[in-house]
Amino acid sequence: MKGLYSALMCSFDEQGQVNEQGLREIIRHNIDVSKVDGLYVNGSTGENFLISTDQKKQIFNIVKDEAGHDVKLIAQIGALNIDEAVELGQFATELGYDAISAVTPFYYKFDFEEVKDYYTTILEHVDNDFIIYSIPALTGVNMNLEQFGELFNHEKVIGVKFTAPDFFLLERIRHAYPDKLIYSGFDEMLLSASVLNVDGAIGSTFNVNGQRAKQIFQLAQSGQIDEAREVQKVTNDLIGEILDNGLYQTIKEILKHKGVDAGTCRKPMKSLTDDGVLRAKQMAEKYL
Ligand code: MN9
Repeated sequence: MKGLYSALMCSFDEQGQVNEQGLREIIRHNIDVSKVDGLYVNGSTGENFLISTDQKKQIFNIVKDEAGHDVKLIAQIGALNIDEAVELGQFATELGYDAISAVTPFYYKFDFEEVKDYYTTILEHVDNDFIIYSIPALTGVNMNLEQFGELFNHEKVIGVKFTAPDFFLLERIRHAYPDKLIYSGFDEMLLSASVLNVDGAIGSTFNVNGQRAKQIFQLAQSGQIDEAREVQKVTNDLIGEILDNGLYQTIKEILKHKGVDAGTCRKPMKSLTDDGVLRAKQMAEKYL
């Protein structure tokens, strides 16, 4: 399960429905052009928190059908409604997903006991390997080393998607749990995380910039830090422009310039202006 995973984008039409053909094209682009090792399905980048349970299942189905056994598949099933999380976890497991993952419960200020109970419930009802999804900037849930350790105690928990700029905590987790998988979640910090010996990464920008991400990861693993820094520099020039123009909208627009029908984003995410579309085109031409 090590390696680089795209946080898979989903193509939606103007009515907000899943554009199946477009989604299939995004999947193929990730496997054949970005050359990632796996796909992380229905995460933040997949606009998971903006869609219905049926749409989540539809996406799990299409991805499994298109990707088959070409790459590893991780299903993000976390939801505030714990029954939905369990249902989706069982659904993806039956489809043959290699692992499931769930974001920490958000919105309400859950304490750690409640967060642990949420994970325990999912783990009790779903028979699959499990990856914690920690993204404090969006969820407000900050866990410390001991709390990660408590969750890691469960044998089904194989690792964590660590989307935070806290390299002190990342190093402590790496040191304390050498056998758990740590996936770096911020693409602009991939080199720094790789130096700390993470096992892989999961990222939105890999949908278009996967080959550079792989280079950074591999160069760091072989100790070629100067070379890796150069690739991270170009990557961050691109990510800086993407973030400035609108993260998911811009990645979709870049995909369109690559001939992939990436569709639009779900409301209330806004569309790019004409100028934003132009800037995305320029990024595609300059960097990819
Ligand atoms: O899955 C992604 N996180 C979110 C990870 O989209 C919230 C990252 O890949 C970021 O999009 C990326 C840009 O900040 O690093």
